[in-house]
Amino acid sequence: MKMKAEKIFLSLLFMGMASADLLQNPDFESPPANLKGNSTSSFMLLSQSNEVPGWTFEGTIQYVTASQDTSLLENGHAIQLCQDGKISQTFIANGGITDYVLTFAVAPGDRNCSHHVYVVISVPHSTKVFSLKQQYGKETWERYGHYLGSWGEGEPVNLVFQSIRVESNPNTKCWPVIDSLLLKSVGTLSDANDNLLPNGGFETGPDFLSNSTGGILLAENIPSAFQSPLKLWYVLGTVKYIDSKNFFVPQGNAAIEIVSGVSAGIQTEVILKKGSKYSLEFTLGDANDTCVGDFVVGAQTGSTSQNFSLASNGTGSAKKFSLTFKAKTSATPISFLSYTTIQTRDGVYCGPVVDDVVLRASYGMKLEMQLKVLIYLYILGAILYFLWR
Ligand SMILES: [Ca+2]
Repeated sequence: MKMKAEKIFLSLLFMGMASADLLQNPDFESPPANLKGNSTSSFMLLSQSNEVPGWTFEGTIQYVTASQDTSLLENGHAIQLCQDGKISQTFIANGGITDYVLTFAVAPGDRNCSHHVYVVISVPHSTKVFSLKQQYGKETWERYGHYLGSWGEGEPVNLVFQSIRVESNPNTKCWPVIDSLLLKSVGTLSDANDNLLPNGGFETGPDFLSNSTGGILLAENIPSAFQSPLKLWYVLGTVKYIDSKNFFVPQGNAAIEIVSGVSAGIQTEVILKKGSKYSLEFTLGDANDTCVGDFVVGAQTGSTSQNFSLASNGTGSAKKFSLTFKAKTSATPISFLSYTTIQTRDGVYCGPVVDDVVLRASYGMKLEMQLKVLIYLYILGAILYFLWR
C-alpha cells in the first residue's frame, strides 16, 4: 500500500514532459537531399544547396554516416561542426512559462583527439561551452544535459550549436560531432508532501536517451538552482544523472552519481526559519557500475558540514543517513560533496550515489507549531465565550 502511494506520489511529482517534436530532425536521421546511398566516405561536406532538413548552417559542416571503420555509431547519422561551423534551428515554446532542458550526445571527430574539442550551445541570452577535455566514460560519445532557458507560449527560440577553433591545423579531424538531441519542457514542481526539497529525489532532470546506457553528464553550471538541468539543484564539478534502467537507483527512476572527484557535487538553497531545528535524511549508495572504493560524502547544511562514509563493492548498495541542524540564517545552502576520485577498471569515472533527500522541520518545531495552534484556538474560544455571554 505504501509502495503504491509512493508510486502515485512520484508520478505526480514528475511534472516534466518530453517534447521530442519541438525540434525537427533532432537526430539528423533525415539526410540531405542528394546524399549518395553508396557513398564510401563517412563524412560528407554540406553546401548551401544541400542542407539537412530542419537545420540551417554556416561555415564548414559535415554530414556523418556511421560505418564500420568509424567509432561514431551513436545513431546512424550525425553532424560534425568543422571550421567556423554553426548549425541552428528555431523552435517555438509550447507551454505556459516553462523551463527547457536539452540532452545531447557529443564526440570528437576522431577517437584519438578528444582534447581541445569544444561545442558552444547558445540560445537568446545564454551561451555555454562544453569541453571534451576530460573523458568520463569509456565510449567516444559523451551525453550531456543542459538547461537552455525559460520561455512562454509561442515564443520563438533560436538554438545554435557551433565549434571553436583551438588548433593551428584547420584540417584536423578532431572537430566535434553532435547527435541525438532531446528537448524537454519542465513545468513547476508540485509540493512534495512535507519535504522542503521538492526535487529531493532528483526525478526531474534531463531526459534519458533511449539508445544510451551510460547516464547523462551534468557540467558545473552557474550557481543558480533555477538555471540548472537538475531542477532546483546546481552542480559543482561534474555529476552523472543516472536512470534505474541502467544503474542501481535507490529511489524512483533517477539519482545523482558524483563522478568528478574532490569537492564535486550538488547544492541547493532553502528558506528556513532562523533558529529552528530541521532534520535532513538522505540515501547514499553505489550505482552498480563496478565502482569499488571508500566513498566519503560531506553533507553541508548552512555553515556546518558532516562527513559520511560508505564502503562500496560496486554491486549496488544503499544506506540511509540523517542529521539534524539548527538554521542559523533563513537562506540555508544544502549540499552533498564527494571527497574521493574513483575510476572503474574500465577507466570510467564513478563515485557515490545520492538520492531521496528529505528535509523536514524537526519534531521540536512541529511541537512549537502545534502549541501555537493550541494558543490560537484558546484565544478564539475565549473571544467567542465573551461574545456569547
Ligand atoms: Ca530518485
